[in-house]
Amino acid sequence: MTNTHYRNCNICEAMCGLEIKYEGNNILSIKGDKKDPFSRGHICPKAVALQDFYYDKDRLRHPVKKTKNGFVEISWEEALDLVEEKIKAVQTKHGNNAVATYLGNPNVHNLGNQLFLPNFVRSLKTKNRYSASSVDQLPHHVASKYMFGHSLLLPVPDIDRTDFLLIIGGNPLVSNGSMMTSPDFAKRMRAIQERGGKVVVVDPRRTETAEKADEHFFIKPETDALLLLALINVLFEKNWVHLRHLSGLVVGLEELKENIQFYTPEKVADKTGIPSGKIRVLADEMASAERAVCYSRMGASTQSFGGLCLWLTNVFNILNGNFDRAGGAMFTLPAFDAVQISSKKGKPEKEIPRSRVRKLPGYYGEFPVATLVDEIETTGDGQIKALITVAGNPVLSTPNGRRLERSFERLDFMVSLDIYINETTRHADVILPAATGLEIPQYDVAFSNLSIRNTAKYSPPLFEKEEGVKHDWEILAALTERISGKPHDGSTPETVLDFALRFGPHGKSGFSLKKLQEHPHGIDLGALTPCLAKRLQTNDDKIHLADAVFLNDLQRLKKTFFNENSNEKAFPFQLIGRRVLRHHNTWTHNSHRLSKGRNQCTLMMHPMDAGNLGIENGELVVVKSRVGEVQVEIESTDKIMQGVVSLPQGFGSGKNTGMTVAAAHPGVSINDLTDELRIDELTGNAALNGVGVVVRCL
Ligand SMILES: Nc1nc2c(c(=O)[nH]1)N[C@H]1C(S)=C(S)[C@@H](COP(=O)(O)OP(=O)(O)OC[C@H]3O[C@@H](n4cnc5c(=O)[nH]c(N)nc54)[C@H](O)[C@@H]3O)O[C@H]1N2
Ligand SMILES: Nc1nc2c(c(=O)[nH]1)N[C@H]1C(S)=C(S)[C@@H](COP(=O)(O)OP(=O)(O)OC[C@H]3O[C@@H](n4cnc5c(=O)[nH]c(N)nc54)[C@H](O)[C@@H]3O)O[C@H]1N2
Ligand code: SF4
Ligand SMILES: [Mo]
Repeated sequence: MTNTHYRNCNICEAMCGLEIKYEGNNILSIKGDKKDPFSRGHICPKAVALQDFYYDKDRLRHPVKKTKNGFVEISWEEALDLVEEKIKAVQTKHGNNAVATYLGNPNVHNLGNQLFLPNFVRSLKTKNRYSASSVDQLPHHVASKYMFGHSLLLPVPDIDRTDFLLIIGGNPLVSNGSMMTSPDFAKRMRAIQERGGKVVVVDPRRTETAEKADEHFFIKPETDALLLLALINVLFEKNWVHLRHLSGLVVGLEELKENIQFYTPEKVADKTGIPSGKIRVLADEMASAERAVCYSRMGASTQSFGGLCLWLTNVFNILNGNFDRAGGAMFTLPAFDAVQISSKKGKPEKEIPRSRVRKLPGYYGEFPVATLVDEIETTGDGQIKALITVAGNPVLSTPNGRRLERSFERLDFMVSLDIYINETTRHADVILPAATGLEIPQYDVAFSNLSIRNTAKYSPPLFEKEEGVKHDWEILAALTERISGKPHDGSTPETVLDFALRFGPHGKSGFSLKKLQEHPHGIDLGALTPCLAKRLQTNDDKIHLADAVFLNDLQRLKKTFFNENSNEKAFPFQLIGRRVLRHHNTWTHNSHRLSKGRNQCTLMMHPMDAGNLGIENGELVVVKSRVGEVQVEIESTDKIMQGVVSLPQGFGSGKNTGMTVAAAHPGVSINDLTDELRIDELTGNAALNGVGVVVRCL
């Protein structure tokens, strides 16, 4: 008999609703759920591949232990005993900080992991906590922490009601949106244009999104903070600052004005590559649009001035009168409100901790992953001796991943919770296999907090978990019990979710797990509404426009662009990253459906640059940075600016792993070139874009 199952796709941030037809354990079709009020039937090719991960014969289905003869299957009891024994031995011999954790991206897409990781990490009592956040969106959190008092109080562009969308360093037509959950972005973007609005993209590459936008500005990598400063400057100069309902809430306006007046459009034009007249017109258009919003993403956050970029994006939206207001940048009021649950309002500010070796800042309860390798390699009190990775592949996803990979040899013990043997997990002594995609219960705690509408949806597991695997949360609960010595309290993702929904902001209107179960297509809770005054988490209930951390960092920006002669000639090109539609980061490459077809892992280079170097389209070249080199095929295209080259992220998996399909199309890892020493000094986030490289013929 054919059955129908409804759930959200949990691969990327878009939360698309799926309609899955199946018979027994056989999937017959995976389509967009037209009755999902939020995604309205939209999906991308990755959703269909959920079945490939479920059926994948290369996926781990038993715990494995490393031996001289490779990995061998062991029982869960033996695996958990071994992990407990080894972790405790390291703690006893070297102290709690000798055990480190690295949490990868899929944790944020999995209800059980979201709810059970915090306790597990706490049970380890270690300061050495790392995650993919510091190769991603950490600057967003740092900006929110200083401006609004909570790192999870994150503004989202209200794209369904805006008349002007400025996108800086994001490519939502391919990524399907990030820090902005907006399924079917293409349709929503077209709607802006159809109602007479305008979309402008600022990117060193004419991206898929830029092609469909009304205007595109090429910008030199890492100069976005200068552009934003100039835009804000024009608002002051022309008296276009309108705080509207926030005027009583904002502090630091005068200080801000004083500190940024240096950065006029004329001063930044050469540096950014955008003519001053164009910057002035952009400011004018955004100031005069009825509703306008600036949205900045990966290109703005994973660069040397990520913290400044995200701060200035918020400042621009606030001063332009488009903050906490329809059509501008707004805040969600999710049914499961992580801000409310983790509020520290009224408590004294804690000093920002510094990492042991490089003294990098620790935000958000963790240190930057760019320094994980230093903490493993550098001897002394607090040196990392054991590593626990949960749904992460830092060898391919963090800067100079190969150095990190080599450092694993020095560990006394490594354990990974994962679904594959890959570049990272192949170094683990024990791998604990987790259930995936179609086997898990899902409610998007993180992305319901970043949605362009307030929505709520619960997806039950489609299939019982495969024999031999456990849910991540079950593994985490078992490990927490063993490490802490306290028995598990019997809670499950569902019981915790139900509790949070009942006591959340919509609890009074009868919100509960049961209510969600009665609505398998999800519940639309309406458009975002102004709510910042109520949700602010600063101790003085104000929005801080000019915190000293940002003003101080302006000095670093000025020094970089106006005081020092750059002599970057040793590395004449700036390398940036990109995403491809048919893969998600490093882990979807074992799906034949997603990996087949033309080579997607090419180095884009402007035809003039290629011509000057005597390189032909399709030729194999060597790309070399301070830390490493790769060989890759050239894609000669005028979609990239001169002096800049682009390589996709996420490739390079396959060889010497359990991923046999991926091994047939490995590509190269961009993080064999990115540099762990290049960071945004303010936030500690990795500067993955703008890496200096040389390109030469083979
Ligand atoms: N140069 C460069 N580097 C980048 C980026 C870039 O743009 N450029 N992007 C960065 C960004 S935004 C991110 S988010 C990071 C991602 O960095 P990571 O999170 O480290 O990498 P992923 O590829 O997401 O790895 C996910 C891992 O989880 C496993 N996995 C998948 N599903 C499950 C599950 O349900 N349970 C468990 N236990 N394991 C699972 C996979 O097998 C894989 O090992 O990469 C970053 N790195
Ligand atoms: N298909 C697909 N979708 C995904 C993912 C995936 O791997 N594949 N990953 C998911 C994840 S984990 C994330 S975090 C999101 C990311 O979502 P996005 O941020 O939308 O995705 P990216 O493609 O990384 O976009 C970064 C853009 O910044 C540009 N850029 C690089 N350097 C600079 C710079 O200095 N200034 C400016 N202005 N632009 C610059 C790049 O050319 C690129 O177009 O995507 C998510 N969705
Ligand atoms: S856009 Fe993202 S959430 Fe939607 S189907 Fe594709 S991978 Fe899944
Ligand atoms: Mo990400």
